[in-house]
Amino acid sequence: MKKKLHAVLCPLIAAGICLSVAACGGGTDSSSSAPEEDYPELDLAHAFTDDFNSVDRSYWSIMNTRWGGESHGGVIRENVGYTEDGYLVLTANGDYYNGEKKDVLGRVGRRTGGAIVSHKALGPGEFSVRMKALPRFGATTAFWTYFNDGHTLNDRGKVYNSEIDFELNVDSFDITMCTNWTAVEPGNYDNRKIQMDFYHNDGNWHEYTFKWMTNPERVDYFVDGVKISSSTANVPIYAAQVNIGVWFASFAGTPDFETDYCLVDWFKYVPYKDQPYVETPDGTIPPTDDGYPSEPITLPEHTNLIGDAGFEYPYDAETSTLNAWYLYPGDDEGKRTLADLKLAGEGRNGSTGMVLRSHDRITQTFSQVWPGYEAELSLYVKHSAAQSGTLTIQYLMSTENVIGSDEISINADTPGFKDGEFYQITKHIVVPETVNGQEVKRIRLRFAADEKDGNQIVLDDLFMYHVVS
Ligand SMILES: [Ca+2]
Ligand SMILES: [Ca+2]
Repeated sequence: MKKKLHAVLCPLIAAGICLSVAACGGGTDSSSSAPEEDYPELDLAHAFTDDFNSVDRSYWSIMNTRWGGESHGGVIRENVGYTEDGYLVLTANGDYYNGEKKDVLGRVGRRTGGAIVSHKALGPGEFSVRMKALPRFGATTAFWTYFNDGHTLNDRGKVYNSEIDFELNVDSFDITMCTNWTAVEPGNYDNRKIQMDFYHNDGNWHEYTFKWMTNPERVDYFVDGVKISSSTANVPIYAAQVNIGVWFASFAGTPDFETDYCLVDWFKYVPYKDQPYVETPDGTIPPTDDGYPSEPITLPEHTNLIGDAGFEYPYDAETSTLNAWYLYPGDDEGKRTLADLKLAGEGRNGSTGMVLRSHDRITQTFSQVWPGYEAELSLYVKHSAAQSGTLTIQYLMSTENVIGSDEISINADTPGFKDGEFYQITKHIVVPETVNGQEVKRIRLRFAADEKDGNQIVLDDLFMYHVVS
């Protein structure tokens, strides 16, 4: 019943989100700010906290569905897990994913996220999560309530949509989108994009809370304990199930990554006393543990930001954006593809390596960065004393315009060089505040083999991770 409900209802939420982006206002509304003592009395006897030492079947359903159009692969059960440390893990697989997981239609599991939803429909109260948003673009990290049965109407005659949203990874990582709704129709929701003074993907924990009141009607939104928005328009009065999820919304940017994670440390709900609301049906607890993770998963110490870092993935000739690397072939411009440069047995330990010959260049671009973003890059390279190339770290605007770069020469003078053997190069990257007065929106790694007869450099096993400060 629960699944059916979602299959029917979820398209509405996405349609609404798209509308809300276009109709967005912005800025905090200080006129309706209220002193702390204005909040209703808490009903502590009915509070619920989940530390996510497991995925609790008695409280949460794991979603396996899709909404919001067909440009993504949905949210799948396999992307929901937990760690031994008690973190809910919502895995997101971007356009460069080439693993075993499948999307909701059984295709390679690109653009698949993960989400959980409470069985219980909850009334007015305080809803909080402590989490690290998915640190990449392409999917939005969201925390929201939702009830929409498709036929109940609000007082303006529109289909009732009881929903309160936090949405991150919207346009930029220093924006928080807050929306409360009574219908998915213009004039029936209050949508705001709030400028933050930090980036949601800074790698640190952040706390997101909304306080939902119905007498008087108001929703206050908090990040790390600071009220960022307050709304008294279109405040829902129908109980709603609460959701935590990562999904590939069309407004969330380009999924230029392979796999990354959203972590949730805890969820907390404390209802208010004496706040009127309309009860709505709960979902049902699944009859079996089927689909629930039974063992904690172990996350890597650092997520590798680089897609196809070992050059082992097949070349996708149909859709160039599904290849993490982009090739500018040298000598015979346009005739060769990545498939011709990824050579079996040429990589480390007999694996596939990337063999760049005279004037070949490959690039990979990363859009989740911001001024001051730091990353540690390492890679293996092999060449003879006579062979050479260049690693360039390019700083880009949101367009293809390169506004600055750092260069590392790859030749016999490179520290660690071993003639004809793989050796490691490392580079600490700090994204500049500005370059020539322009803000850096993306960075690009560019490897080039110098233009000369018999030249070749072989690359393998790149690793780049975000250094959290
Ligand atoms: Ca926890
Ligand atoms: Ca390899």
